[in-house]
Amino acid sequence: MRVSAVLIVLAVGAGAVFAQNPGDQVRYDQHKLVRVTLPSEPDIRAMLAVSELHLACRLGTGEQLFVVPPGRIEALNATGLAYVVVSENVQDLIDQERSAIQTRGGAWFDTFHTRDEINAYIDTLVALRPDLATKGAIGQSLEGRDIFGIRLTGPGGPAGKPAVLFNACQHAREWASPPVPMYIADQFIRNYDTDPQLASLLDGLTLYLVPVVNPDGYVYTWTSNRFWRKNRRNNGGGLFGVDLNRNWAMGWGGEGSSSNPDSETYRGTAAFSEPETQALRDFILAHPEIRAHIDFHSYSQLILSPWGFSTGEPDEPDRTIFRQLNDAVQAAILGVHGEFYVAGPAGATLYLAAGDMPDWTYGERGALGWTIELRPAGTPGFELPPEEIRPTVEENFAAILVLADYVANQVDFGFPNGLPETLAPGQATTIAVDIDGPIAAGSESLFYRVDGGAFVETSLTDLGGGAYEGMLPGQSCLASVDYYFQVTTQAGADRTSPPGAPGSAHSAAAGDLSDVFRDDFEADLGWSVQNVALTDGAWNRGVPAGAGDRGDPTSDYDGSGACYLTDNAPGNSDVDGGPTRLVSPAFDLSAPGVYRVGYARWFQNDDGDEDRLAVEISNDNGGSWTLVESVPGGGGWTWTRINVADYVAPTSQVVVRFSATDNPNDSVTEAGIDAFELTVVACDAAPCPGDLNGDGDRDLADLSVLLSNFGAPSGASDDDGDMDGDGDVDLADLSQFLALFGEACA
Ligand code: 0X9
Ligand code: ZN
Repeated sequence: MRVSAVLIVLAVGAGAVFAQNPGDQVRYDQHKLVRVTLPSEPDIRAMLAVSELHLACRLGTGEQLFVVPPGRIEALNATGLAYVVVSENVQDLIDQERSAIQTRGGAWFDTFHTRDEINAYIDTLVALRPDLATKGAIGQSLEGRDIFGIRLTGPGGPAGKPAVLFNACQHAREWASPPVPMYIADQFIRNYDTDPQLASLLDGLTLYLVPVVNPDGYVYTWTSNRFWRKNRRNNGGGLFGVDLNRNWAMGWGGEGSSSNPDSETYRGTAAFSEPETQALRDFILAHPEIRAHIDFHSYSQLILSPWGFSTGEPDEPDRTIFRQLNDAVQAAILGVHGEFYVAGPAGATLYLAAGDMPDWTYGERGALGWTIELRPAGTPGFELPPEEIRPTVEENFAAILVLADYVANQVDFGFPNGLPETLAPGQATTIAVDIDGPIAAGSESLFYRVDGGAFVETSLTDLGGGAYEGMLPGQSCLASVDYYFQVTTQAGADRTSPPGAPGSAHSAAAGDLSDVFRDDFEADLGWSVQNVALTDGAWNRGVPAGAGDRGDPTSDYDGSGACYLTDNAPGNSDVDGGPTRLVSPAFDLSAPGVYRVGYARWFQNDDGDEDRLAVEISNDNGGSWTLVESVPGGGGWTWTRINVADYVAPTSQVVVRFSATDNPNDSVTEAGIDAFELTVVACDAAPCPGDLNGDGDRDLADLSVLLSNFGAPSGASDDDGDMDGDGDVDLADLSQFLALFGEACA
């Protein structure tokens, strides 16, 4: 789901209301809070001419909250835009919020708190359990305030315990966010002794919590301007503030950030120009054990994974991990109070914002990073009613438990000799696996299935020190085998390689692998382009000419230089109408074999799910087509490989085509194809069992090969004497061999 199609960077500028000197009291008397419906991009501009105070960073089409100054309501009426007045007087809202805070007694999580109160509560919590909790400053803000953090961990756990980081309030006015890390500390500290789940998590993990990353801005929202977002950097010229969530180095300076010091998304003069982001960066760099984090913001109820600076997603296997965790976090939140948070990659789901925190923690450090936008979903925006603080922190406590649990149970699979894609027919294949993580002894398994049948479980052999060996039994020639590895953690969670198993699995076929066709698109190997109702943007072959400015690739996939691209020209060029079709030559796949087609594809489309890149395959030279995949926009090169027989029966006339469309022509659509390959796994003449040296008969020389391997586990080679393919060379193999001894091969 794409929440907003268009981002217009908000430039909050002049006007009495925006006085920005420390100590100035910014009031909103007689300002109206309106919810305006903006059907299209020109409407956004029309609305900005009425008021620039938009209550959110993102400004797209749809319903949006604006503060309209006195005297501007006529201008709003003149636009003809539909709107609802949510409040006649924004200052009343602010005053009511303040008096609700002052009069509402009771528990800590039933009201908002000043920075001093937050710090005092950190002290209270730490004093309750000094054995579990420590308070520290990760650094100082521009104005010299400490940026306080809490470290929580229980006794024991593995050496170099993994850690998670939960921080909030990079954006000053997002008052819903500091209570979340505070509640996390509160719950672990108060319930450690009575809740075994929390105790075991805290023993196995370290939690770092930073409730107020931007203390200067936060204090300023209490003393001067409730809607202040940035830090309090004096940019000169009477302009203040850097958007800390545009100041991180990953993609710094790109789309969705502003070079204008007046802007709400001003990125600063350089990446990490601000002491607040420097402090958090240095803290993260000093703690390489941090494996995951959430940066809490408000509002909109969103769970946003990388990337934020582009509309793409991380490469596999992390893409699957992020998708699974997005879903799991969403379900956990929903399960507490029934609130739905939209989940997805940040750039594609919300808007591009170069220089945000999770892109850096993931891109630079490999830690899994998220932005969570808290309640409300919309109105009243940053001023969450205090009675909603508690349900907000409760549902987000469930969210962080999902991540903490994932990290505490994280298992890494390594394959020192790689993963086999072809198997020697009739021979067992041994796969070396390194497994690192808190796994339950004896749970290590290899699952495999043959020709799409049911998965069969086999145990891995434990070689000690985290090294294991799995064995795929010998298969007849051309059998196709799917397989995956699975362990159970000590806490009872299953972990697999690949992460999406059994829905996705590693795959191999029995036989010898060879190329049918391979094309890096450096030369013309017989592709044709067929256009249907296309006005512009046909496929052409060449070195990418665009600057990536329109969502097109800046380079090819395989590094050879050229690839196929739609309308390969810089600037204003993309697919209009269509489809434009890139059609392969016809391939003769009539000989027995397992045929696979692989390709790298790029598809960028800023129209949500409307336009697709279609990949199709035909086995009658284009007479009829079967869909292989329908790719939504997202950009980024993605490598894909499919088994031809899963779509069409291989014949002498197999053709593949790639069709890119922008029809109706209403969006930016860019596609690319590179590194096309068509491979076959096939078998030579029937093997001669027992002819271990391949000389055409079964004689003493073969016997001596078998005896030299006798008693040893079978290797990957097909000629070591493991006649029955059970993974070792033993008496059963010797007796099979002797039965054939002396016979010439047929
Ligand atoms: O714009 C932001 O920094 C966040 N939204 S907020 O309204 N709290 O300011 C969202 C950042 C998510 N990242 C991307 N969309 N790239
Ligand atoms: Zn924010």
